[in-house]
This record gives sequence, C-alpha cells and structure tokens, in this order.
Amino acid sequence: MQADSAATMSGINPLLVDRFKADGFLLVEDFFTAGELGKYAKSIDAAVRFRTADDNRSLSDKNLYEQTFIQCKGLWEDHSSVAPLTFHLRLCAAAAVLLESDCVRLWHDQALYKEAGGRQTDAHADFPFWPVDEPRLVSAWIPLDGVRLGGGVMGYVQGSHKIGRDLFVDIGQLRGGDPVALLQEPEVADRPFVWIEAPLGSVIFHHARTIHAAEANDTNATRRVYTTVYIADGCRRKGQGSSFGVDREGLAEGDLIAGTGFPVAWPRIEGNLPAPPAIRGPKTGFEFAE
Ligand SMILES: O=C(O)CCC(=O)C(=O)O
Repeated sequence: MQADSAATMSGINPLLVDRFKADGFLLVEDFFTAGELGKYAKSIDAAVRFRTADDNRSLSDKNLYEQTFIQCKGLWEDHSSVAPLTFHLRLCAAAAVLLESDCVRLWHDQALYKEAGGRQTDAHADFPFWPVDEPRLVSAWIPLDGVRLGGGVMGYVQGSHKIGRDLFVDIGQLRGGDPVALLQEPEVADRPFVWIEAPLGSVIFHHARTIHAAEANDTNATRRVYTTVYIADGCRRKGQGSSFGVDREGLAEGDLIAGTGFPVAWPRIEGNLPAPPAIRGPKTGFEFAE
C-alpha cells in the first residue's frame, strides 16, 4: 500500500527500478522544474556563504580534499529554507522506491560546490565511509545548474554495487592515507565506467556501494550541487569509531539508526517538516566530528 503510493508520488516506475538495480545509478531528467530549483539554489547559496564566511583562502591554499569541493553538511538543520528540498516529498518517495522500503530516513544532506579549477573527485564508494550495518542507502545528486562534460560531471562504474568489496578510499588523502586506484582493482576494471551529463532539473540516484567519481571543474563557474542521502528504516549502527551523526544520537553499535538527526523522510505529510536537532555539526568539511 505504502510502496504503491511512493511509486505514484515519485514517478519511479518498475523499469527505472530495474535499471537502478542493474547499474547501481539512475539519471532521472525533469525531476524538478527550473523554477523550484532556482528557489532552492538561492537558499543553498546563502547557506554555503554563511558557512564559509570566514574562509578567504584561494583554491591553491586549500588541502587536496578541499580542492575537490566545498562541502557543507546538514544544511537543513540551520537553514530552514533548504529543508523543503532535503525533504522534498517526490525525492524522498523515490528513495523509498529505490531502496524498496516502506520507510526511509534522512542520513544527511550536503552542498558539494566544486569551485572553478577544482580537482577531480577521486573514485570511491560511499558505504565504507558510513557506520551502518547494511548498504541500504541511496544518494540523490542534484545539480543546481545542470552539469556538462568538463564541468565536473559524475561518472559511475556500471554494476559496481554488486561487487560487494567495501574498499575505503581516502579522497584527497585527507586522512593521510595512500591513494587507492579503485578503478584498476580486480572486478572494477572489467566493468564500464560512464560519465553522465546531468541537465538542469535532473537528479542522479546512486546506490551506497556504487563506485563513482567526478571530473575536475575546467569551467570558470562553480559547479553547484546539492546531495541528499536516505537510509532504509531498520538499519543499525556498525562499528564504534567516532562518527558525528550517530554519536550525536548516542547510538551504540547495533542500535537502530533513528533520532532527530535521522528524521523519517518517507512517509511524510507535505509541508510537515521535521524539527532540527539541537546540537549542530561543524560548518564545513568531511566529518561533523571535531
Ligand atoms: O559531487 C561530487 O564531486 C562527488 C559526489 C559524491 O561523491 C557523492 O555524492 O557521493
């Protein structure tokens, strides 16, 4: 019953679900109107400006990770005008359909602004970053202007979510790790790698285990992208390493992922947005934990 209404609300039909299951990613064009995106883009720009107001460094003065993108997480929590996109009913319904779950929660939202001249996003999968027991998470990658080749488009290893080896890649060697040439790994190298241009109004969904990368931004304009990640209800915390979102909720290993920082995104009533958690994370960067 609920699954039917999520399918109707999202417009994600069984053919699209099958494509997502086969490829591990799915481009859906004309998901948003240019008008609604323009409104959200203004709010996200303002939120990113607020979060980065103290940072006057040029790109070359930043570390490699920061040269990949300006990353601002949890924008819905301190910028209420961003929340309607984070909890956009059609987007959340699409996540429920793709995760084949009656109920999904927000895992996180973030702006990923790749500055003009910003470096490539190193190939990685998301799941090894996250302290979750099952790979039942889906990301929605929303370009606020549309992205063409040369401007920082995303690329995906087709079907790589089925490989099932969770190799952590230290993007930009932020943690001082060795670069991992994930695309040359056995089982990965044999699969097609495809760059996907994303026109204005589109969204690309990807599975938490899908290996993906993004081009450098060789244009003169910032590549403005906003992403939301949803998690199937019922997943649990795995591991005890520090991780802001789960630590903030006081979750121990094995506890259900839930709480004010992981609000139910679907099912929800239009316009009824969740209240943000009282404790906020850091303004920018990879981890909330400081
Ligand atoms: O936008 C990018 O450059 C990378 C995005 C990404 O890695 C993700 O959404 O998981």
